[in-house]
Amino acid sequence: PQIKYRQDYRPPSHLISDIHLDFNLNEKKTRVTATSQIQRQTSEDTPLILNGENLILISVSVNDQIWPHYSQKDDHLIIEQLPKAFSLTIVNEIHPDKNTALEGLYLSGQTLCTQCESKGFRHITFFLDRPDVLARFTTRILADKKRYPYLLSNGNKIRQGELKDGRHWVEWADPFPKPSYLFALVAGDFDVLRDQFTTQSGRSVELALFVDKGHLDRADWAMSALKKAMKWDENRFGLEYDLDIYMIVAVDFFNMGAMENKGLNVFNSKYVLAKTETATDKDYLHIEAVIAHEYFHNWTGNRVTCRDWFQLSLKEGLTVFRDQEFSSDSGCRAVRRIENVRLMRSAQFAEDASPMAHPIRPDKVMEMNNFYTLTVYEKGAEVIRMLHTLLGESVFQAGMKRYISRHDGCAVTCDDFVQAMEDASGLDLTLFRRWYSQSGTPELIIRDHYDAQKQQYHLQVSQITPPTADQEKKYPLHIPLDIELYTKKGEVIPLQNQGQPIDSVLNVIKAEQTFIFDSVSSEPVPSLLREFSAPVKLDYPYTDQQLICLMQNARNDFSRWDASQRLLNSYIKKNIAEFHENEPLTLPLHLIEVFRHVLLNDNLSPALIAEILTIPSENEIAELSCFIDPDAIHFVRQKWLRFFSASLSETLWDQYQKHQTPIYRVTHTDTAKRALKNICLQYLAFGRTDIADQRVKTQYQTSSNMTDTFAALTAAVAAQLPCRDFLLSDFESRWHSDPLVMDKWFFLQATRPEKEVVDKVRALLTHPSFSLMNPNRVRALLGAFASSNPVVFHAKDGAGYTLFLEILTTLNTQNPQVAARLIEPLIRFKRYDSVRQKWMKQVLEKLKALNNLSKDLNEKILKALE
Ligand code: BAL
Ligand code: ZN
Repeated sequence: PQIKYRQDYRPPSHLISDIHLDFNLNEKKTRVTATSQIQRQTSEDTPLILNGENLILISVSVNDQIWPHYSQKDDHLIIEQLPKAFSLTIVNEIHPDKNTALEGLYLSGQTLCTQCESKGFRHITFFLDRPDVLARFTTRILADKKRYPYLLSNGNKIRQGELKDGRHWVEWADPFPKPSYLFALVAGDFDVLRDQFTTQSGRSVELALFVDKGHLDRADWAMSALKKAMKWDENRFGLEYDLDIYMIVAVDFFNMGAMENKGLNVFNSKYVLAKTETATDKDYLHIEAVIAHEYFHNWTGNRVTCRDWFQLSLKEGLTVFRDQEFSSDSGCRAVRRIENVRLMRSAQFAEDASPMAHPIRPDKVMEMNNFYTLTVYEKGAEVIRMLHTLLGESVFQAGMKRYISRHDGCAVTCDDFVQAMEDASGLDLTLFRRWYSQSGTPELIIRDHYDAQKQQYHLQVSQITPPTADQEKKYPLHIPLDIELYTKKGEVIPLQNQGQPIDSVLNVIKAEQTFIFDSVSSEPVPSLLREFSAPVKLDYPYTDQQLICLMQNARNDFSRWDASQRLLNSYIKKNIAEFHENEPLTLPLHLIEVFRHVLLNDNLSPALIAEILTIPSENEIAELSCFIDPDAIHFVRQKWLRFFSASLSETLWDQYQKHQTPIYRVTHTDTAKRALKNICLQYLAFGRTDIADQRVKTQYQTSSNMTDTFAALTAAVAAQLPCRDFLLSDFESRWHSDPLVMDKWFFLQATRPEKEVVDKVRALLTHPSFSLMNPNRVRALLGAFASSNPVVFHAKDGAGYTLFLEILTTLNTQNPQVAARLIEPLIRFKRYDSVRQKWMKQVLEKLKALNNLSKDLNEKILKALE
């Protein structure tokens, strides 16, 4: 297997200033003619080596003359005896309808569309398919007019015409040089939502959103999200859109969430389409965030791009940080932060502990598609956030300005970004740079000491990053540690030393460090790692009283939530040990009053209350220890649900009734109310069966929106209420012809906490609404089963694993990217008992023996079995 190393980067031997693409489009056979203006960068006669996969080469011409000096080898076209500067014309053919991997040009339903990041362009034509070759693209598309009335590509439409045979053509020109991964083409028939945006400098930008026919009533939210994002980027980052038109196309078959192609975003329809009846509050939120994310890439990714794919976090970490800030500025900051931190703690920490552990800027890669990870994206964003915490908003923005103006139109590295921040701030970021090269989750071990006589408080902080699968040796990092001190009554104690105030963000830079605070008149309660100021695990021996004090008094909402989670987790961990010892579980009644107090606190946002009341998910609990016992985790979590439900039933019911929203509107006030109401319903579902059944059924039957419908259905399934099958089949009959809504149904079927689910999932593979060819369906049914139903997926009889062997064998050839995401839970076998380990290893060995194993699966399996 071929491994690529970051250190082996070499600049390209040739540059391509311009490319004209001509597509004679047909779903069965498309002919591509590419004419590029190429300049050799070396003094000697270096051959031009172009990338190209699954292409049928028709001809090669240089300066309009047929060129015989070429050969094809291992997905490369090698052209020799070339002048220093020349025009190269290549003609080749492709078969979009055979492209089930959804990379390059493919068919999504009736629509022809492209996906080129990271290495899809080489499935379209032969090219220097690497992000540091930036060319100006013009694209002419010729196709049947009836079948493909809309022919779209990057940039501005410059010409169009009709042919006598029923075909037509359109030509597009993108004035901004870009790497091939940002190329896009779409051909199809759509309903179009059109709008307009005036930039801060007064330019008018045409906005167009292309959706499947009949879906116009689901496009408004995405369009308003786009305009909101455009405005926000001007206000907060001073960044303005640069083309005359911005287009978004929603397609049903898409491996990722969306793609930021210059001027022509292609989106998974899941992140565009929403209306009251079909989308939940969470869907609305995700749509807004993804629309914004892709828009923000126009500057962080497109205008300033990556030198090589090892630098992926340069654009992704930064753009995730920007979309997180956008969502926080437009909603409840604390709740957005809580969501991000939950994802880090449950899923990114798990990735660090897996065979796929890697730094946010990986050093070696076999298949790039395997590195679109939570580490590169989410931890990458946390690293940018730490810079923001260390520099503060205005200096960070000064750094951004430097970064953009220095590198506009260039392909650069993560180091270039940090350098701009260092230059703007004057801070020494030498040590901070280690976050880019070191993988794993650091642990901060904090102990304290209070000297009553001297009124001094000492915080002893040590940091350690345990070895990871990819990296044995670890070094100390620069960790911003945001803290506050409180009296036991909950008053803030100012941070000072020898009469001087101390900033709340402590710079932890050594393996061990002590911070001393003076004038501390009583033993303080420390609030540590506020706002999750670094992506680390915190070890501090909190008492229940301290955590309760923080839950009730901490000045920032995030700390209140964090304290509640630590409190719950401490008991959950204890319970898991008790489960293993066959002892009764400790369910502390004194905590109930604390949570009741939260539930009744009118000063807190209902959305925050909902978060505080949410018992950590099974995946979050799994990350509390190295060894994972899915049975114990499930049993304990179920006990807690029933414990909360039984002890708080009246208060839950009161709050449930109090937080109704009779009219459905997607406002922060209303979504917060629904979040609280529906968390109450979730607990109420675990109450007395007859009452619970009635309440859940009533919400389902009277609901006018998908948020409440889905919440009722989820509660029925989670609590295994008698009404669940009736409600599920009602839902199915209502929505069977709406694939995106059916994904919710598949998700619920796959996450039923029942042993028989393996058989159900297997049976659903032949459901008329299911297709293994569609990534959304696969994720909804199979992804959910493996990742969100651990107790059944990891059943000791191996039935879940066996099903996955069959599925992965098919997906391996059909869509390797989707297969490689699905295999994740299996490669993490080392954290399970020997019986499960044996099963999982057996599946991996069988897959490894396939004679056509994809690079995507191969990399993961090799790492797992290493
Ligand atoms: N660049 C791939 C999709 C995204 O992160 O925006
Ligand atoms: Zn992105």
